Amino acid sequence: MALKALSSEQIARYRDDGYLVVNDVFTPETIDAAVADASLWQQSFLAGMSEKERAWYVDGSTAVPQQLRKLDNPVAERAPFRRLALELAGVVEGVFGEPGLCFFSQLFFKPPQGGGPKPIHQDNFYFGPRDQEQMVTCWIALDEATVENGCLHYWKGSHRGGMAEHFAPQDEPFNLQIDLARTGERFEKVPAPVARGGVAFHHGLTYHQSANNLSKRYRRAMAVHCMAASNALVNPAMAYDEKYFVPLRAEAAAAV
Ligand SMILES: O=C(O)CCC(=O)C(=O)O
Repeated sequence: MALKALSSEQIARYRDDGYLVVNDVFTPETIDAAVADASLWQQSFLAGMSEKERAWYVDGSTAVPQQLRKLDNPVAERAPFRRLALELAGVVEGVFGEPGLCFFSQLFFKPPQGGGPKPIHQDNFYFGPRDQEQMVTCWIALDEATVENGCLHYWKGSHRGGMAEHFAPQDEPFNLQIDLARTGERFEKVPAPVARGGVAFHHGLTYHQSANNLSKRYRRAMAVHCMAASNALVNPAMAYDEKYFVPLRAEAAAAV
């Protein structure tokens, strides 16, 4: 296992800033296996996609045709991605003080020269947890993520500012976002580049966004959205089906 737990200094930084970047978490071989599986999954999904799925999943902004924006629930659906999440079980437990549960995950493709932006939001607005604190997203870089190819940007300390109002554009009901002109520019915006195989951890209330991919290479990443096992999604903006929930047990990683 690559990373058993965060140090007390790292946890303190995460609690202060609302995010933490840790590089050198996964081996190149583990990431290679996940990337190879992402390509296979993308091809089979594109081949069997309905028109409704096309509107939500295909990235229309990229120069390369037929590129997916994302796929949902890689942790539940695909073994190489489940292994990545399970290898973070000890880290997530260290953040919560109790075992964690992955209730949703997303594989972002962010294709070259276009790969559209994700506007400013707080994850907890989507998830509606009972306990706003016991929520963490582990964002695993499958390619090096830089400012040029659209790494995440965080608003430092924004997790301590409570839940902001979110709105959705007319034809995109699930593209929820914060308007900083309404909430006020209270926090410092910081880019969070991550090396391939590294992880950016963020609190469920931390404001974040990613910009377009302006480079000629992919910026693939998997977001593993976790809550403490005793927490619950009581007011979610979208449906999160329990059949995709994966308890994070470290010993299960070896069995995948
Ligand atoms: O990877 C991205 O561009 C967006 C990720 C995100 O918003 C998240 O993981 O919560």
